[in-house]
Amino acid sequence: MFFAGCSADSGTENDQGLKLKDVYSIPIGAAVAAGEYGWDSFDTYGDALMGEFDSLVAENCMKAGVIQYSEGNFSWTAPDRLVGYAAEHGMQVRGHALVWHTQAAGWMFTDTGTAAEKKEFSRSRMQTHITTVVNRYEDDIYCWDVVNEAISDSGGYRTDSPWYLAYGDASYIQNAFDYAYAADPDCKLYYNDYNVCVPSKRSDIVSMIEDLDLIGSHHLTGIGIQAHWNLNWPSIAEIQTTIDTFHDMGLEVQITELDIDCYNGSTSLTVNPYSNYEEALATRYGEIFDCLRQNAEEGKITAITLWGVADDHTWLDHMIGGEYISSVTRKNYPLLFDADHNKKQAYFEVWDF
Ligand code: 9MR
Repeated sequence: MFFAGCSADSGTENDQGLKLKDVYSIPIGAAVAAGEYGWDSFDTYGDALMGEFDSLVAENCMKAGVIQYSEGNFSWTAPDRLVGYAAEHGMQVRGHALVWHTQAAGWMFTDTGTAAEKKEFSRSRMQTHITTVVNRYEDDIYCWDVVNEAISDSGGYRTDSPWYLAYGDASYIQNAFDYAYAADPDCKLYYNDYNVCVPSKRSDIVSMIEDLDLIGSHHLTGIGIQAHWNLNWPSIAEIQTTIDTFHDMGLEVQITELDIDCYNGSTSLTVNPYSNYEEALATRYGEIFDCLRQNAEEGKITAITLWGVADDHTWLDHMIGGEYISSVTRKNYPLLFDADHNKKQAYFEVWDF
C-alpha cells in the first residue's frame, strides 16, 4: 500500500497519525544501539520516536568482535534486548554483520602454523560463530549481512582483510554464506557494502558474485547498498543504475545504511550550523526518496534502513573526509530527526509526493 498524495504541506501524515513506516509497503528501519558502548537508543528515543520505524538493525552489538568477544564467550545482553524490543513492537530485524574485516574478533586468527593450518584455524571459528549466532536468532532475524565490505575501494578483493589473509583467497566468502544457510535455510542472506554506486566497485561486486557463484551455489539472496551518501553524490541516475544492476541479476536489493554527510566528504574541521544545510538536505532526501519509492513500487528494493535515528547519535560526527577519527567531533546532520529528536524539513520531504 502506498499513501500516494501524502503531503507534509497539508499536514496529512500528522492528521492521520501516520509514521515513516507507513510511507511505503516496504520496511523502513533504523540502526540502533541497545546499551553497548553506553548508548541506548530505546531509552533515548522512546517508543514514540522508535515507532516511526518497523525494522531495526544493530549498529554494533551483533558484530563478531562485539558479540563473541573471546572464544566461546558471547555478549548476548544487548542483542537480546534489541530483538526483544523488536518483537514487542512488531518490528523486523536485519542482522549485521557476520564476517567483516573491521570489528572482527582477533582471536579468530592466528599467526602460527602453515598456511593450511591458519586457514583451518579461522575457518572452524567462523563456522562455529556463524552457526551459534544465526541459530540463536533464527526466529528473530529475517536477513543477515553475511559478508560485509569484502571489496576494496582500489579494486578487487580487500586482500588485507584478516579473513582474506587467513584463507589466502576469497573462498571465505563462500564458506560464510554456506554456514549461514546451514544454520537457517529460511534466512535471507546479504552481501553488504559501501561505495556500491561507484561504477568500478559496483562491477567488482558483480564479478565477485559471478566468480564465486554466490547466487547459484552459495545462497546469496540480496545486496545491501549501504548508502553513506552526501548532498551531491551519488547522482540519482547512478543510484538507479546500481539498483537495476543487482535487480537484473535476480537479487533482492536493500538500502541498508542511509545517511547524508552534510560536509560532502570535506576534510575541514570547521563546524557549521544545521541551518546552513537544512534546505539542501531536505531537497536531497526528497529526491532520494522519490527514487526509492519508485523502486519500492516496482519491487526492486525490499527495505530502507537509516544508519541511526536522530542527529544526536551518528558516526558521521567523527568521519572527517573519509577517515574515522574518534578524538575529533564535527557535528553532522545526516538523519531525519534533529539532535533534539524533532522532525527535520527532510522528514517532511519524504512524505511530499
Ligand atoms: O556506526 C558504527 C560505528 O559506531 C562504529 O564505530 C563503526 C566501526 O567501524 O561502525 C559503524 O557502522 C558501520 C557499519 O557497521 C558498516 N558500514 C559502515 C558503518 C559506518 O562506519
